[in-house]
Amino acid sequence: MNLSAATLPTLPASIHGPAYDRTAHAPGVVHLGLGAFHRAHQAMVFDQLLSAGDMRWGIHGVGMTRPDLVNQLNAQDGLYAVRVADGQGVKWQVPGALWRTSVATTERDAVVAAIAAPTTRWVTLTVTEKGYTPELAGLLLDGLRLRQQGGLPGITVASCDNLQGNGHKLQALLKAAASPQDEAVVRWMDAHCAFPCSMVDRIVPAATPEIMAAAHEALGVKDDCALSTESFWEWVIEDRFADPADGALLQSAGVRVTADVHSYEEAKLRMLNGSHTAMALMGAVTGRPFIASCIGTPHIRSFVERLMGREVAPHLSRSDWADYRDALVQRFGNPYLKHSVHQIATDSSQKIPQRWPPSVLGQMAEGAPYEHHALAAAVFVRYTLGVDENGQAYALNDPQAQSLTALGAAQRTQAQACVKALLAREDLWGASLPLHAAWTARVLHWHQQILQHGVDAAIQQLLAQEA
Ligand code: CS2
Repeated sequence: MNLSAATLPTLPASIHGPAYDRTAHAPGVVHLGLGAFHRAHQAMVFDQLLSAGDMRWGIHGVGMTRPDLVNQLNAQDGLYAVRVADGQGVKWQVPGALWRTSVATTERDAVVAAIAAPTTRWVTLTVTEKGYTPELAGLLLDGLRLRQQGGLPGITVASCDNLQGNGHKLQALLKAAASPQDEAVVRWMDAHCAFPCSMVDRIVPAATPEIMAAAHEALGVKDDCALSTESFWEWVIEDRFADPADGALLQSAGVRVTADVHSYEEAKLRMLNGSHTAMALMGAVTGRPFIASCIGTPHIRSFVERLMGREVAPHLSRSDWADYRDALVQRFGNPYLKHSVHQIATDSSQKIPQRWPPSVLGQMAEGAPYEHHALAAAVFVRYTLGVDENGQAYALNDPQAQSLTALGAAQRTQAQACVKALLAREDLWGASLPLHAAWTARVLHWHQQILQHGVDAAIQQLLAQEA
């Protein structure tokens, strides 16, 4: 027996499940990108609003790429358990906000119709960095066009991906994809829809067999969609909504609604995600499987603390960065999360641009050192070899995998040429970093140390050098 509407009443009393009617109302939110993150983050915020009696926050969840997951969720009536666990304790919860599902690739018309449904008030997106394609823009435009033609109200379209200025990026993508015939819909969109920027934060690793087994034990029924997360969560969203009353509502559920998302976005992308990418690549190359195994290694922990404190923080507008850094180190060490380094290393080519270059450029502008980022970049170069320091091969899971592997392949014999070729890529490093010979020289230095002595020895050397 699996978790479902029918088995919900059999769950142990200690497990908090939805007490509201999940069948009487149409969803008010269409969510694109039905991965683990959304289900353990926004879906739980909307679950709170539904529990408070506001029935407009049910979700029509759209799987962009994984019909298997959508099928499993359907078989469980959109229900799944979330284990919230860290030093403060372990508890299980079954959020009930996911009411309907579709698969974008095979049910495109249903998705367009959902966006254009009179009851829809929001579209939220977690489609990952590489998901911002003309196809995505076309899908949204088709839905919005129907709304405009039908005389329906505008909606809030909220990008929740780890991109700086994500709302602006999404709106610009739609405009770039619009054809001359779309002039009316674009004018309507500008006047009636809102594209707030937002920063979302909660560590939600991809599900594992281990978490499914733990769910079975805790629930007494099977759950093929169970997830594991931490108690920390943050959602900061720009005060810009199609329905201005939504700001106060979200705030009542613990969301921070502000005019200044930027300072939260940049701190999160460069501190949390920047450290994540550095640790993920170090873990992949040294054979440490999880983020917790990396941060639990004293020299990696010191490296990460110094990366954040010395090279990232000086360029942030968020002033409480020291507390933020300390909280992050704690979160990275959460033993319950088992966050795979290879999961985070996935799509590194799409993640590095937001996470590292702004801090390096900030340091350069002040004549300050950027050794930690240079070492991290050198680990990235080493990572493109596709084999760890114990000789274990791994796959590069990245839209640029082919070109990265080709550029990095000869690095053992032609280090200079390979490092230079990888550092010349503007898609990874931006337009200005590749022009700085001093940056290239420092990456080359650390790359040489890594090839000769290994990643761990290189980190220890850096720590000793800049005590
Ligand atoms: C991670 C993020 O996979 C990754 O790239 O850095 O998913 C990270 O766990 C979240 O942004 C935390 O909020």
